Amino acid sequence: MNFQEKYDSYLNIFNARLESFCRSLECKPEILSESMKYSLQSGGKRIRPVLMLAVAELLGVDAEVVLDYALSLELIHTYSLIHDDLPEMDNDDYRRGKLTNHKVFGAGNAVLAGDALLNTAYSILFDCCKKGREYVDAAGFICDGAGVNGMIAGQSADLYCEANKINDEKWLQYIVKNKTAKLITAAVAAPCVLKGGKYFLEFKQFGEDLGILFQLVDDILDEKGSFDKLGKTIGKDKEENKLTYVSFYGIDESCVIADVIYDRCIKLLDGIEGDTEFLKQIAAFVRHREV
Ligand code: GRG
Repeated sequence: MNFQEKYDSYLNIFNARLESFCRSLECKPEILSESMKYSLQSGGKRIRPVLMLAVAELLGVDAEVVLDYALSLELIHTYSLIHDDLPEMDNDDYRRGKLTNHKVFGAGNAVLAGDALLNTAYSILFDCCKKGREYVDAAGFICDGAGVNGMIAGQSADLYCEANKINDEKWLQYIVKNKTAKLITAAVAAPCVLKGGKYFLEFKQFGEDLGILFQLVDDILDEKGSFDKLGKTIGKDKEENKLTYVSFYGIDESCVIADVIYDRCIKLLDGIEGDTEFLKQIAAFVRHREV
């Protein structure tokens, strides 16, 4: 199987779970479930669920065991995008080539769609916890990554630096490690927790590096990418004087740093037994992606 076929095979497993979740989702008023499903079903790379399934397979953890964790992670990711796009945050009209949630349903409904996705993710994780100690630990790890010392802290620091015109390397690293890397780390380290901690430290470091690489490339694409491929307005970081890798180091140095971090990802995978080829290909995809 080549990279795309392998990626699609994980994607199909995940999408089947997501579709069954969406079919079972019925809210009153209907606009609540409609707005949740609008963003969940608007495409996206699903890189976090794919990473989780790939690490699970490498560790010999059944896909069925991690699927609900992958679903909860994608729900949390989707809520964060809906809230990030709101006028009071990044104020974006397009996401994945479609109108953003608040443009279709209004800001109030978009806030609630995000809240509902987060709340539902936690309900799914609660159900997973009934299965035993390591399931509780894996759920806790995801919650920590999404929470006040994780993604939300990163987003808060992002707003803080923008409002106070802070241009500082330590803050930049804090933003990226939390806003972007913590959920990606959760995707690759949660299966290790479920496997009793096997390769946990290695995958925690891999997740952090891959997350930083992901954001570095995101920052580069905001300057050099295209709306057609990315499905969102580009050039916004510069327009809003955001603290990003590109604003701090410039494009050329950002590319050099990206190459160094990509090499680090590969070296980390070299230290892990088993077939790490697909994960290496994902790291290459993240480094060279245009979408
Ligand atoms: C609102 C609490 C809160 C957090 C928002 C995720 C986020 C934090 C902001 C979105 C903007 C941004 C640049 C986030 C960094 C992570 C990132 C690049 C998200 C986009 O993820 P992809 O590329 O999206 O995986 P798709 O569309 O493929 O799912």
